[in-house]
Formats: sequence, C-alpha cells, structure tokens
Amino acid sequence: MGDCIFCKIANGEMDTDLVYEDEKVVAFKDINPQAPVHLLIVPRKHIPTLLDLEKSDEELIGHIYKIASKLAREEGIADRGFRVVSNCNEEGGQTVFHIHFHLLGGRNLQWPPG
Ligand code: DGP
Repeated sequence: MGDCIFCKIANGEMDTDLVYEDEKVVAFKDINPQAPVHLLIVPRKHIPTLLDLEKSDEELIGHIYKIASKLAREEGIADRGFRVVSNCNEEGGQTVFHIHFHLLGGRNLQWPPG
C-alpha cells in the first residue's frame, strides 16, 4: 500500500485533479485516455484486484456504479452510451493493482475489446 499510486492519489499525496470525491471514492481523468471521456473511479480502500473483494465491499461496488452513472450524465455521455470496465490481473489488462473502474465514452466503442 505504501507505494500504491492510487492510494497516493486518493490520499492527496499526488497532484491530481479530482473530478469527484466522497468518503468512499475518488474519480479523476486517466493519464492515458482511450476515449474522449476516460475517467477512473477508485475506492479509497486499497483492494488489489477484483479477486480480493470481500462480502463487506458489496455496498462499495454498488456505490461505484452509482457514481459512474452520475459522472456519465455530468460528462454528457449518458444518452449516447458509455462503458464501465474493470480489468483483473495481467491477461485482463490490469497494470495498477488497486481496483479501479474505467468510465469510457464520447466515441463509438467497439466490441469485443482488444
Ligand atoms: P489498468 O490497466 O486497467 O490497471 O488501468 C490503469 C490506468 O491507470 C491506465 O489506463 C493508466 C492510468 N494511470 C496510471 N497511473 C496514473 C497516474 O498517475 N495518474 C492518472 N491520472 N492515471 C494513471
């Protein structure tokens, strides 16, 4: 946890503009955007991967999806459509081992993803 980049962002130890924050989560622009709107929604709690979720995290995950919907509306991508993605482990494309949810929109997203 000590050198977790998303813990540092959530704790205000890294200079990152937050687009949203509350007692449970922070959201900010991805440093390497894959769509015109690409935000990361990150719980303040350090959870390395989706596989580490506990029963007590169920409410947190529901909260994250509520915030994703709110941010999608605020970013103007709700009506045309958007995607919420969470990558897990190496072949799933996870590079930061503190769970996070990508909110992507503003272009026609392809399926299946690469
Ligand atoms: P994933 O590959 O699913 O683990 O996504 C990690 C994302 O985090 C990736 O799209 C790039 C982004 N990212 C990594 N480091 C930073 C950072 O320091 N600041 C911001 N804003 N985004 C970061």
